[in-house]
Amino acid sequence: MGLLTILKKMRQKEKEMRLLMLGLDNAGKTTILKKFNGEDINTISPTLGFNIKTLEHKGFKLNIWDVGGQKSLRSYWRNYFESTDGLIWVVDSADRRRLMDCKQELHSLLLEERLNGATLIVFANKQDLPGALSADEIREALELDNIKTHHWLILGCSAVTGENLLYGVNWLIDDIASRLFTMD
Ligand SMILES: Nc1nc2c(ncn2[C@@H]2O[C@H](COP(=O)(O)OP(=O)(O)OP(=O)(O)O)[C@@H](O)[C@H]2O)c(=O)[nH]1
Ligand SMILES: [Mg+2]
Repeated sequence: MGLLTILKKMRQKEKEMRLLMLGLDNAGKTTILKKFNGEDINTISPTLGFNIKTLEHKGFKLNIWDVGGQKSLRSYWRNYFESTDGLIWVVDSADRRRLMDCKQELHSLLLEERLNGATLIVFANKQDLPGALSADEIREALELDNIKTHHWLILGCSAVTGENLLYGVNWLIDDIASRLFTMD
C-alpha cells in the first residue's frame, strides 16, 4: 500500500476535510470564516499570513485555511495547495474594478495540478451592499461556465448577514464527501 493510500484511509476514518479559502484581498474571506464560526466580525484586519480554523460540522472535521490575498502575498498561496479537498473562492461583488484580476487569479489556480481533485465554491460575497453584482453577473464575469475540470457552484452571500454561508459550506462538504467517503 502506498503512502498516499494510507494517508487517504486515515483521513477517511476521521472524516477530515481540508478547505482552502482564497480570493483577492478585501474579498471577505476572514469575515466569512469568523461569521461561519459564530465569532465577532467587527475587529478584522487584513490577513498577512494565514488563519486556520478547525471545526466540527455535520460529522466532519473541517480544517479551513484562510490565506491573505494581497498581491504581494499571492505567490505564497501555492504553499497551501497540498491535499486540498475544497477550494472556497471569495469575491467582493461590489469591486467591479478588479473583476478581471479576480478572474485571472481564479483561472490560474484551476490549472494547478495539486488542486486537481478539489471541489470549487465561489462565494459572490457582500450581497448586502447596494452596488453588488449578482451571482449570475459574477458567474459571467469570471467565465465560470468554462470550468470543466472541477465541480463548482457559485452562490451570492453576505458575511455580514450570514446569508447562504451555511448552504454553501453544506453543498461543498456534500460534494467532497460523495467523492472521498463513498467507500465506507
Ligand atoms: N458590507 C459587507 N462588508 C463585508 C462583507 N464581508 C467582508 N466585508 C468587509 O470587507 C472588508 C475586508 O474583509 P476581510 O474579511 O478582511 O477580507 P479578506 O478577504 O480576509 O482580506 P485579506 O485578508 O486582505 O485577504 C472588511 O472591512 C469587512 O468588514 C460583506 O459580506 N458585506
Ligand atoms: Mg483575511
